[in-house]
Amino acid sequence: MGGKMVRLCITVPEELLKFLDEKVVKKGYPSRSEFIRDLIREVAVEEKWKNQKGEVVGVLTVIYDHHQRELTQKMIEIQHSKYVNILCTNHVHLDHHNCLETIIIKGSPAEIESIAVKIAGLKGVKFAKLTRTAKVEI
Ligand code: NI
Repeated sequence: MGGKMVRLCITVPEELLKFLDEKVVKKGYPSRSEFIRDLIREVAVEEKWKNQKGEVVGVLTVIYDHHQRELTQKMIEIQHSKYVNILCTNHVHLDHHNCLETIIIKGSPAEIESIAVKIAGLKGVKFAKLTRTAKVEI
């Protein structure tokens, strides 16, 4: 990031360019270049997770039943046993029954996936989604 910028000239079919421009507008990008740069970084993040190399970050979003017996205790125990990986937890009381939590987890892809699977599989967890991200140096 912040390296020397070089100009790239690519050839694509007209339909592909039309599709690209629609995406650029829809996603609110200021230019094709900015959109394509982000797409390339997205591939780099995916690769970091796939190669199981280096440190990555996951954001686990869960919605669970607040009244499920011992569920919050189990969730806390999992997080405490992996405290080096847990960066931050946000808790929102959605209504009388439902809680939403986002848990930001740092570590190797395998460590993060293992924590996410443990939490997602608990009885009373109604929704769980892991967003896989990473810092990329490009
Ligand atoms: Ni709550």
